[in-house]
Amino acid sequence: MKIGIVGRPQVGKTTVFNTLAQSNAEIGGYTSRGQINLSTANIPDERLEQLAETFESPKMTPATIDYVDVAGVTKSDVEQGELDAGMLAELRTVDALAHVVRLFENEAVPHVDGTLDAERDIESIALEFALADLQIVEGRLTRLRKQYQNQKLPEQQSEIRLLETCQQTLEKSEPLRALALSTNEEKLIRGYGFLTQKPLLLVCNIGETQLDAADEIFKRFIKYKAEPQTAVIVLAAQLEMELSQLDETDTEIFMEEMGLHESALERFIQASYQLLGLLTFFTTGPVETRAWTLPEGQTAVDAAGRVHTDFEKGFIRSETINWADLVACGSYPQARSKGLLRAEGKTYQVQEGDVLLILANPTN
Ligand SMILES: Nc1nc2c(ncn2[C@@H]2O[C@H](COP(=O)(O)OP(=O)(O)OP(=O)(O)O)[C@@H](O)[C@H]2O)c(=O)[nH]1
Ligand SMILES: [Mg+2]
Repeated sequence: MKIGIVGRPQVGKTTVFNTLAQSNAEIGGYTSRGQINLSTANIPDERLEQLAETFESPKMTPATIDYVDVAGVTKSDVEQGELDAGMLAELRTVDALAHVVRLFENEAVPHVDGTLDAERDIESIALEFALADLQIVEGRLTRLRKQYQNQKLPEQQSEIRLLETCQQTLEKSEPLRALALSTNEEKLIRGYGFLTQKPLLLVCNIGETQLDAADEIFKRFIKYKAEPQTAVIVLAAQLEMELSQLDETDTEIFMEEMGLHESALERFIQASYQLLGLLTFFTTGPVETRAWTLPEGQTAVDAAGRVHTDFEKGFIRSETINWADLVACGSYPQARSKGLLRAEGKTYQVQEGDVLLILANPTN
C-alpha cells in the first residue's frame, strides 16, 4: 500500500511523514518544488509478535506501507494551473491520498494565505487536483476523438463516453470519487491514476495545546466523511513525531499522561486500511511469521497468490484459524485436536486476523 501525503505549504506534511515513517526528513524550511521524500515503514502489529513468539520463528516480517511526501501546493501552482510534473507522476501511483490540513497555530510559521482556514484549504486542494485531472481528461479526449474518426472502434467510443462523464464531473469541481463506476469502467480509467479518484484521508493536524479539543475538532470535520471514499482523523503531528523519537517506555509514559491511547501511527494505519477496504492475514511456522495485506472480500486463492504465485496455481486448500485461537492453542496439532483448524477451499473469503496454512501442489 502506498500513500501520498499532500496539502498546502507548511501545514505539517513532512512532520506527519516523519511520524508515520519513523524517519528524519528535514522540516520547517519550505520543501522545494519537485522535492520528494519516500519511505517504506513496517506496520507494527501486536498479533504478529505474539504469533512469532508462539512459534519461536527466527524471522518476523511485518506488512509494510510506502509513504510519499511532496511539496506544498501553492497559489502560484493554482494560478498557473500546473502542478509539478514529478510530484504528479509520483502521486498518480499511490493507492490513497492523505491530505494534511493545518489546525495548529504557530506564529513562527505563518500560513501562506495569512489566516488559518481548514475548510478553505480542503477546497483549494480539491480544486487543484480536479484541474490536474481535467487536463489529462481533455488531452486524452482530443487524441481519442481523432483516432475514433479514422478507426471507429467501439472500445474507443466507450472510453470517449466515460471520459466525457469524467469531464462533466470535474468541470463541476466534483471529484471522480463521486462517480459510481462499474468494474469495467473503473478498469478502463485506472491507468490514468486520477488524483480525485483516489480514496482521501483528511488528516487534521492540531497543535499540542489543542489536544483537549480533539473530539470537537473531529466533529467539525465529520461532514467530510459523508463524501464518497473519504475518511477523517485528528492528530497532533509535531507532538507525535517527538513521541515517536523517544524510546518505548518513555513514549508509553508520555502517551498515558496526555491521554493518548493509540499512537498516530496506529490510528493512521487503521483509518487507511478501513478506507481502502484492506485486511491483514498471517502465515506462521518455525521458519518465518509474516503479516500480509489483502483487499477485503478476496479468497484463500488470492491470499495464496500473495504469498507465492505457485501456491495460487497449485492451490488445494488452506488450513485456517483465527490468530488468537492459534496463540491460545500454542501449536497447529493442538489447534487441530481442538477442532479449531478449519479446512477451507478456493472460495473461502479470508477474514481479518486469519492465519493460513496453504496446501498446494507443486507446479512446474
Ligand atoms: N506548533 C506546531 N508547529 C507545527 C506542528 N506541525 C508542524 N509544525 C511546524 O510547522 C512547520 C512546517 O512543518 P513541515 O512538516 O515542514 O510542513 P510541510 O507541510 O511539510 O511544509 P512544506 O513541505 O514546506 O509545504 C515546522 O516549523 C513545524 O515545526 C504542530 O502540530 N504544532
Ligand atoms: Mg514538507
